[in-house]
Amino acid sequence: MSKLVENRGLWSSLVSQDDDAEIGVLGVPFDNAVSWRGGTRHAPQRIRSITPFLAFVTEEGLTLKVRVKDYGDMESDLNWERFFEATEASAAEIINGKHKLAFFLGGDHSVGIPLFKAFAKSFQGPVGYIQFDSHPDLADYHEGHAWSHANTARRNLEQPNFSPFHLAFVGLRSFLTEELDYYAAHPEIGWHTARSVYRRGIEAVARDVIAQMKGVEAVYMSLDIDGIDPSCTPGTGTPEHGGPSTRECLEFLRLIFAELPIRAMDIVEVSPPLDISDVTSLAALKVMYEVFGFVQEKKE
Ligand SMILES: [Mn+2]
Repeated sequence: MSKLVENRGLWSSLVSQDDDAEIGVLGVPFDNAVSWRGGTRHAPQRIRSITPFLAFVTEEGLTLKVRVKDYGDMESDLNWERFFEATEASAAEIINGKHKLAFFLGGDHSVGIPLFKAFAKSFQGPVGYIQFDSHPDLADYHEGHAWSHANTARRNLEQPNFSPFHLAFVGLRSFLTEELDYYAAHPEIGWHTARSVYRRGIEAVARDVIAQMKGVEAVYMSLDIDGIDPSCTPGTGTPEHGGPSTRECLEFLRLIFAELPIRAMDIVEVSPPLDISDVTSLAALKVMYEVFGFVQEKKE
């Protein structure tokens, strides 16, 4: 068999059944919680489907050797509460396993609620949470729900070993009044707007986030694809202009993965039906492969 064919499997043939594979992947195809346009339930399968066509070499020329154990997708369930409980249980198994990094693919951002719950419960000490997003998702209730995609960070703060002191946002540029009131009451939150990224540079922002996470046992990194400017990632339900580029997102991730104990990450809000030439799914996959490289470099 030629080498080219060999590399054209799922996850570019990085896929493994080993329980101690460096990366554990779980898809959470759920989009019942969006306020406007959906389609994010198609993202995990769409992203997987293009994995054979992206080189398994990082942008700095590192050939990926990490093993990826793909657990598949959560089964859909029309009972929202039961679906979140099942998602939490599966996520806990992956986080508590032997992987260096648990990688979750949404779904809308509401799936981050059971995922982070599983994460926080997996550690005794304080945990950190970084959200790269145009929105802070700090609403207590949104459109009659406490578990919508606008409530994620607010629900996460209900975990006893997580506080606003270890909560950081990057790329913010769209707010509900209630969210601004919450920030005014909790100025300890790391609140980095898209404009601040533009004016200060992504490295200065990353340094602040790294300093803020000092003392945490583990960090969860959530990437809402609408945190990136829609010129780069148009395939999402609530695009917000004026954001950082995919380039800046990659730089940010490179800096924080080098310094922080990041044990779980998600990419949410990718909507293949709203996408153009798969560029948004490709951005998600690009980010994944670069992150796999950061995990590999840390090990080497
Ligand atoms: Mn968002």
